[in-house]
Amino acid sequence: METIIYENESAMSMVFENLHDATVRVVVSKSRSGEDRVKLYGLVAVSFGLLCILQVTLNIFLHLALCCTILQYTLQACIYRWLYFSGSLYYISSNEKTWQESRKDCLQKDADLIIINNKEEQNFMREFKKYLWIGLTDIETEGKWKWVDGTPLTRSFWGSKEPNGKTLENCGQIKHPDSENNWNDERCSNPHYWICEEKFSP
Ligand SMILES: [Ca+2]
Ligand SMILES: [Ca+2]
Repeated sequence: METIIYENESAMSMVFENLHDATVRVVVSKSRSGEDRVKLYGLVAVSFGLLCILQVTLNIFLHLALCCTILQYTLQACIYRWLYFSGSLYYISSNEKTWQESRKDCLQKDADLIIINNKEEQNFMREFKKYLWIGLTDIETEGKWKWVDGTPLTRSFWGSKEPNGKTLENCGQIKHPDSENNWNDERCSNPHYWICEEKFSP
């Protein structure tokens, strides 16, 4: 162990003073480090709080947007007699028009003539007990039936011996609602009720 011998009391006093200053610096340094840590925790807490407020605000905004969309569709359904079925809204006309005029009316409603995709939708249409224009036509190429969105006909519900009108009957129609297979090709210029479909996507 190394022993240091001081020549006089003055030298020893200086050593003690230096030791005292160093201790104070360490204490002050530790004190500052503690304050910085408190500030950091405070900053993290404030940031977390702001994030929570932003999240709550965003949730409220999204909820309100969803409610407005549903309200819009509900009002539309109430005012214009739209019916909801399996992801779509349907409008049944109360008067009769040609196929082209019927389609024009649907487009003005941001919809189109109905596209029947499956047996459930076909059976839903039968419940209206009316002859109805549907969104099916072979007006471009005789015998090549297409839906109004351009997709070719795959699943069909033609009535017995239909389609039979060749180039004289180019527009699809629901006829004889008592039968599940009840489609008819009809002269497009004849007036009939029609049904519009709009996909429901809130
Ligand atoms: Ca035809
Ligand atoms: Ca026919």
